[in-house]
Amino acid sequence: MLWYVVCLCFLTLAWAQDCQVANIQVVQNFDRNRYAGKWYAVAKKDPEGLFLIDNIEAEFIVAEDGTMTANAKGRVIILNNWEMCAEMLASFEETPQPAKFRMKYWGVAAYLQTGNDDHWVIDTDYDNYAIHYSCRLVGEDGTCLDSYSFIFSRHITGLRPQDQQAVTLKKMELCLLGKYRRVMHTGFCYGSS
Ligand code: DAO
Repeated sequence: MLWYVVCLCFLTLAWAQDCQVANIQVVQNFDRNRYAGKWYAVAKKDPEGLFLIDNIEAEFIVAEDGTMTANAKGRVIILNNWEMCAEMLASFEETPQPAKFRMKYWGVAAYLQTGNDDHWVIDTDYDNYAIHYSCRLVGEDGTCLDSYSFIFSRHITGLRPQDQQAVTLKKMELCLLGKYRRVMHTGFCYGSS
């Protein structure tokens, strides 16, 4: 029995690790109401043309009609050398899969980045950690050529030791193991709304 379970695990991982965007698994039975609230980014895999650097946090809000929006902030450097706390807003469009959204985002100030990206929730226990993923460009071979991903924690201090293993496994499944950097929280954005 144990042998069967181990084989099944390896087969699942091998399949999940073919790095095909179309095969990426997202959280099952996603519950946006439990996902709502404040998350701190504790690690990030950057896309081409990095925007949010550190002190990144996002608050997801679910309205009575079920629509989801977010307020986010983080330290950015714009116009080559201008360091500031970017305040961002996002709205989420549903897709047939509950954990896969299209996210439109824009800055409170007009000179900040705007965009329209996938926002996939790969895994979460809702109370401690969440793994977000977005592929901006899928190559001809079906793998992602430009992605970003946030590891979110409910705790500004980081992930709990007991959540590290689940998160590492998902980083492997995303073919992004070793590509994340730690996101610091130094208080740079304190005081902004
Ligand atoms: O930081 O390099 C980057 C890309 C991220 C752009 C999206 C930021 C705005 C909205 C974040 C909402 C929650 C993930």
